[in-house]
Amino acid sequence: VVGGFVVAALGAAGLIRGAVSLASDSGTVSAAGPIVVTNAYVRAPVPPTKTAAAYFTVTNTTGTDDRLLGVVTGAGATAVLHTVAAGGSMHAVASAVIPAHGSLVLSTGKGHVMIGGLFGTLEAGQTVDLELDFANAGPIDVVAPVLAPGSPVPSTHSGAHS
Ligand SMILES: [Cu+2]
Repeated sequence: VVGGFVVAALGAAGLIRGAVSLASDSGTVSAAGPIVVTNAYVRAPVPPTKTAAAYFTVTNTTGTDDRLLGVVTGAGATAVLHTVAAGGSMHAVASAVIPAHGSLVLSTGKGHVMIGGLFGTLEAGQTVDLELDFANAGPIDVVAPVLAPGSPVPSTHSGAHS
């Protein structure tokens, strides 16, 4: 049913790690480039659930639309973008547009990247590496902290670009 969205796992190659110990710096990772990613986190699943949802906000600082084409993570076998329609139903989509000078918000009730076939346990205090692939901006690496079920989400303050 879900076609098109890039599904890949690089865990074996060691290029992208899955769940690793939390280092000094975590949370929202953003580059000072044309695409800025903020408020990234992964919600730890409640066992025996084998999927986890990743959330983040993508801000496009350029005057040209960009498109999120896929997500790669070492944390699980699959990563599928889900968006929520106006009526509340969730849909897997092949890609998502980030409008010029606009943003794509994946947050509770708005959508997420569903990581399936988790390779290991995800617990609060770990981080998950995500590679977001954009049509124009190319790949952007994000380090998303794992949050315990039910714990508060990161600040939604988005700085100067919204
Ligand atoms: Cu979903």
